[in-house]
Amino acid sequence: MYKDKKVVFSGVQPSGVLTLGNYLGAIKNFSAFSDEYKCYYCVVDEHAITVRQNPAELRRRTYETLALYIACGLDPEKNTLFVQSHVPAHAELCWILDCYTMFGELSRMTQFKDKSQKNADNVNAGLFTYPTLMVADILLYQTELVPIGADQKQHLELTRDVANRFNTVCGDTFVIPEPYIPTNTAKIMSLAEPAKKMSKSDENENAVVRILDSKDVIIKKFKRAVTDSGCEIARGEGKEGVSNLMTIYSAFTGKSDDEIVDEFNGKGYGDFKLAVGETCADALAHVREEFDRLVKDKAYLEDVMKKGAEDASRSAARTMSKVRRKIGFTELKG
Ligand code: AQP
Repeated sequence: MYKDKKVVFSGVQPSGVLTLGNYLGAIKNFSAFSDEYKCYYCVVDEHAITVRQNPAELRRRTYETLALYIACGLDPEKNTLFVQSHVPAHAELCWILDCYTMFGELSRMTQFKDKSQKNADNVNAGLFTYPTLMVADILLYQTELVPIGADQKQHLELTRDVANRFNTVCGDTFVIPEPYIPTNTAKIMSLAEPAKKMSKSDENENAVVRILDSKDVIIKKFKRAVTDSGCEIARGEGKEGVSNLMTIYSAFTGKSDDEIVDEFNGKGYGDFKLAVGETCADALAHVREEFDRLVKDKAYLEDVMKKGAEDASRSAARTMSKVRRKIGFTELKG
């Protein structure tokens, strides 16, 4: 049925309540591919355990992330929505590709450097080889296009390098994927420290707008957003906070920078922050309502998970069979 369709793959970790960064940088863009591509959207729970997780919370967040995918407009009938650990081929291919990924390559990954600083008491081997698991996630489905935020660009470049290396050593096996990085919302910044990416695991709640925050909380967080000592609504050096707010406002309203500058001409940061907060909260209201309805229906979510895992496993099995043959593994017949 999907034979002629090119493949899109992307994933989100259930490592916390998803943020405006996850939404604008990734999930919001996913549904645009559903008609033209065969889309696999995965809840990457195996990635999440590279940092310590509370098991009950991880389980709950896995359901919640799946519910959020659907609440954000991903129709399970048109997209394969599934949980990474339900398809063991991800871990199996990861091991094989670990043997085609260089220590030096992994050592250069900036996310590893950042996360090992943040989790200094738990710099485990999984944190180090996390990018190879991402390589496996993508290559398993012969993916052409990977919608991601800018922070994942380096991992996508590694994916292409590993795929090319494997294809050169073992013969043509994997499609070489391209990133799809949104032009304006590739990196939504922290509201408290605008030089830093907004991250769901940030301990400072005021830094992060969560997709499921109430309208009041969203407005309060934007009101507290760090700007600068000036009063001009414009982009420029030293104005990272205001620039970030302009990016967010533009993403929800479709307005250009010039239109935003005109709209707030003569007004102060207070008015601007309130407008950004209200616009963002109103735009996410429908997602929150849908989420509240879906998350109560565990049986439905389990059905989506099961069908998604079955569909993903079929496709993964085709790639794995090819990979095993190319490497020289023996296969049991019958
Ligand atoms: N701030 C961001 N701006 C734009 N895109 C972002 N993404 C994440 N943060 C931003 C994109 O969201 C997708 C899912 O991310 P992830 O869950 O796989 O992990 P991450 O990139 O490590 O995201 P977080 O929120 O920073 O998680 P934690 O705190 O657990 O590490 C990806 O496409 C990512 O680019």
